[in-house]
Amino acid sequence: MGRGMGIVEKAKEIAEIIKKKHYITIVAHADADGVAAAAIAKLFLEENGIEHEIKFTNHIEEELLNEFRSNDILFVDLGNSSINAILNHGINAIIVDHHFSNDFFPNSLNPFHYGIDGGEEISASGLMYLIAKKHADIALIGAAGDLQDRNGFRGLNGYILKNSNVVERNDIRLYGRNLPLPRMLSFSPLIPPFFKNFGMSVRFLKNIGIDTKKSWNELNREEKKALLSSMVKMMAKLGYEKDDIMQIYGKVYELNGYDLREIAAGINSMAKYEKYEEAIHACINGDYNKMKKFMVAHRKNIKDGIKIAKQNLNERSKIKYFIAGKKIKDTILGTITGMLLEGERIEKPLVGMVENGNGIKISVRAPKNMNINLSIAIARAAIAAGGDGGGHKMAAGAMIPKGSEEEFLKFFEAEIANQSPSL
Ligand SMILES: [Mn+2]
Repeated sequence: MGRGMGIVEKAKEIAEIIKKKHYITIVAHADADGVAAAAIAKLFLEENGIEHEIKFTNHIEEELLNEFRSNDILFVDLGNSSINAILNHGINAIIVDHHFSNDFFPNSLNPFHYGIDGGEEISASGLMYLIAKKHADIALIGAAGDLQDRNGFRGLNGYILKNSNVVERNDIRLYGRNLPLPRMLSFSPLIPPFFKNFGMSVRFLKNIGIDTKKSWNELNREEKKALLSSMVKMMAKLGYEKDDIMQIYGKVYELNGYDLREIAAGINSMAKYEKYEEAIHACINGDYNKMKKFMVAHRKNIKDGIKIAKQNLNERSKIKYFIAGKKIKDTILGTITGMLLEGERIEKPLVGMVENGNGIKISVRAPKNMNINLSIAIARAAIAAGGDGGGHKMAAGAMIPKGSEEEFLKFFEAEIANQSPSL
């Protein structure tokens, strides 16, 4: 705990600062956690009679900062990697972000300043919960969106769980547990061979003699055991790490009968299609059914994107990378980079690059067993290439000017070599 003040006290201080404002622009990251954090911020401002508007972005651009000059801005789920730029633009900022940064900013709620790992123990929506002291359910949607339920909600997330309506139990960790089994299996990116492969899921079930019309919830104990052990065997045969295999069974979280990851995936899909208002509405009102059509379209784009990334995959001694131009939508680059790394079991940091209206957007992901800090590596390489970046230890992103891709790759690879000489 830093300088005698804990994160809860700091959250209270930030709440008081917010309450004194008259008009706030909420600037949120365009993903599930950002939407959930913005939804809590919106409710908090409404409850305190503060006028507001909400903007979503994937990245803090110079242009955006110019527009904000001297306004009261509440950044949620981003801001930590742009503290200098925010200061330079004279913005009255409040930053509520869980991405790694040691930089000091007075009006910020940064878990790392209190020895709390923002990658594992709390998301931006969780930080907003600490400020609003309400809306724990929405906070956990954001945490699930950032996969902080991977090893069960712990730390501050565990505390939020206790104050929520979210139910925790042990079960198979796939959503669609009440859908016919082939749909449940082919729906989850957790098991790549089944992902979007309905036919293979049917054959797999028939092989072990399980009725393909039944849902997981309709299976008896023996059938569940048989299915699980066949899945484990198949994954082991395909060379999956024990850790990954163990992910298929464990803590699951449900809110009003919906799997929390399913809700988060739906909110995320809506954000990727820029349906921000609807996404916030879904978080607040719990009408998750509307999310479905976005999920279907989103999943098709992901499948197509993975194919393009694979076709453009290149290798250097310390890294793998793909440059996809405009063929992959920038909003799903992170998802695709992460899924390609997992699906192909790539053992080096993977860099994905696409072009958008502002330059080159970059996502990097590292294999779980690597002892590395991508957040630091990408920040340094991005600055060297004339851009900026940041993020988490195993997942990070950057923006650089068009034409400096090679420069970035060179510096990034050198940073990785520096951090992990034995690789
Ligand atoms: Mn987040």
